[in-house]
Amino acid sequence: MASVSTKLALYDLEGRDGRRLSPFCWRTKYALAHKGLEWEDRPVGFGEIQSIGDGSHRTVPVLDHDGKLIGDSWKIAVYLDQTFQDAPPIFPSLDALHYAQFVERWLFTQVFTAMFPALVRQIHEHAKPEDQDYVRRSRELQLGGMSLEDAEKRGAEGLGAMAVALAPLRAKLADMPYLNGNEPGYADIVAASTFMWARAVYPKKLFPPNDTVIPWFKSILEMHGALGRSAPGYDITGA
Ligand SMILES: N[C@@H](CCC(=O)N[C@@H](CS)C(=O)NCC(=O)O)C(=O)O
Repeated sequence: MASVSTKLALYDLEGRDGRRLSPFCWRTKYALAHKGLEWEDRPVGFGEIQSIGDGSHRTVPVLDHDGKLIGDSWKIAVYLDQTFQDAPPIFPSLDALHYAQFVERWLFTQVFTAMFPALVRQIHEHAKPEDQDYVRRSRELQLGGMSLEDAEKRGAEGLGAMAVALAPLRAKLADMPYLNGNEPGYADIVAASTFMWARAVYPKKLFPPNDTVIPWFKSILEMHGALGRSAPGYDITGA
């Protein structure tokens, strides 16, 4: 079998004080770690994304594999499985890919959107100073023109909706330790990545005490030598 080079580097979104702000980049870091691959960390601020490679990338993660650049966390995960076939699969079946994608759609439409107003001013606060104008402009556009401060004032309402929207996750985790069953799978990583994003910027508790989400999230933070926990962040679990 042809030997596959493992010179990998990951462009990862960085805020101030080394905070890692992107849920999508978190997914890719867990995907690389799951496959037992080592990678060079290339942190970038929002304003540096357009300087990656030929300048065509608008978002991170971007993976550099021997000079070949691959953007988009889903494409990267599939690429890693196709390229490193001897390493443990991220998607052991097509079903696992579709399940993880469903979890993403649910999360984005029900959970992320509900959390966003409460967190968005904190994203600005935790961005690098040189990125703050861009973060304010782009996020206020996303909010339909509302200021970050006004969004934050409505945050409590959104967090209430988030707590309701988490019911399926909570119920599943009451039955099984992970969305994937007894062992975590990419569906778990996709779901947990949203809370890793929150953990990087949100200095308060996000879950009620005894929430089944807490032990699940904490155990994912501990995976792969505490990959998640060792990054700078707040204790959103309160446990
Ligand atoms: N579908 C993409 C989404 C990536 C994405 O939206 N990344 C955000 C960070 S969370 C980004 O780079 N945003 C740049 C910006 O807001 O200018 C993926 O799965 O990788």
